Amino acid sequence: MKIEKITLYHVKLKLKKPFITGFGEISHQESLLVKIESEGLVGWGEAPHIRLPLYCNEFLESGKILLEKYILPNLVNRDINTPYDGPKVWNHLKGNNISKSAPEMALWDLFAKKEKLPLNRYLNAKRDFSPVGISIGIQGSVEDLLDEVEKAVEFGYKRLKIKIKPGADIEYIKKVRKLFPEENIMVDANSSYRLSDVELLKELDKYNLMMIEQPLSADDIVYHSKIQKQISTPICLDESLHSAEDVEKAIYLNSCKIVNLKLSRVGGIAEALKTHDLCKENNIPLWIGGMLETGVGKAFLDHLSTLDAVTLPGDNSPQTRYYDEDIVIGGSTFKNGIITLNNSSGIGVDIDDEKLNKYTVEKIEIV
Ligand code: OSB
Ligand code: MG
Repeated sequence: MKIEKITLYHVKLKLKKPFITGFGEISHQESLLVKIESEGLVGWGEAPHIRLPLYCNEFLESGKILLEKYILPNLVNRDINTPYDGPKVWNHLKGNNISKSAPEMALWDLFAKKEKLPLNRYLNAKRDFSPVGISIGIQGSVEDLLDEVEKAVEFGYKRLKIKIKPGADIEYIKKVRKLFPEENIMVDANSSYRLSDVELLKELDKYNLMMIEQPLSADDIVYHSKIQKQISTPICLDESLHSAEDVEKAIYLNSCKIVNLKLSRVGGIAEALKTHDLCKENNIPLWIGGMLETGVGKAFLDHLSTLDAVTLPGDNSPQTRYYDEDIVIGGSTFKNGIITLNNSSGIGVDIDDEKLNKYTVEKIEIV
């Protein structure tokens, strides 16, 4: 397909409530959306950036420069035969996976639409539904956390992920577990502990948690293996995994027993599929993580979460949890903790032009 036109959008959506994690607070989602047009079809992708490099070393403005000046101009006017041709255009550039993921996703959406298949079927998924969990940010008090957990349980989420950080950990989890003895509960530390915190991490073993996500540094794979030897709660890596090769290293070192697969963090669908297959071969349970995406990115997560080896609930909560308004129409439906895809081709959502306009900070046409 000849890539006829590319448009880059910087959108800014206010979260209903600031999302607080071990790395800081997010009040707005500032994503870069990539729209690719070819043969009368339109593909969309999203780089779910944060304004500052808090989660990883990428950030909004660096991503905008990279996409506008050095990636998208090399893609426009090219003939692309398969979505796998996309990364050949930019993979000589190091890192910056979140930014790179947006045009890559748009190509997959485009090619699935050309084949008139929902994206998950284009990726050989055999089901159209998946169980969903929720990621609950750090709350001001234990009481507030208990309220949030109660609401989430009533809403039907199949798994509750609770953010922790030093000072908001053991006491919080102890009380949640006491009130909710049967729920699937896990914690996410967003890299806020160190190897020397092993005694505290061992304490968490008492609360029957499904897993602890990324206790140590965002760039660590080695020390996580030291911790995993000393705790029984399975470690799940997030920040440390930027490629299937990273996952291979983590499996080799026994640094984690579970993998959080984030589409944008690994740079797109091709690398996500490699990671998926690797986890399947190694019997590593897998789930799809989120980055507070708008409806575009969220639609991709819904599709990915139906792949065979994705066996645990993901972070793809319905959009109404995050935003008063979204920029898409349609998409998956949520009932009793399960999302079900529709059977439209590609990612299965339509852009709401009026809303897109309303939330666009900057629109750049690539020529
Ligand atoms: O660590 O998984 C994370 C959001 C932004 C950055 C990192 C993380 C998160 C979440 C929320 O936990 C996931 C979601 O609901 O989209
Ligand atoms: Mg995480």
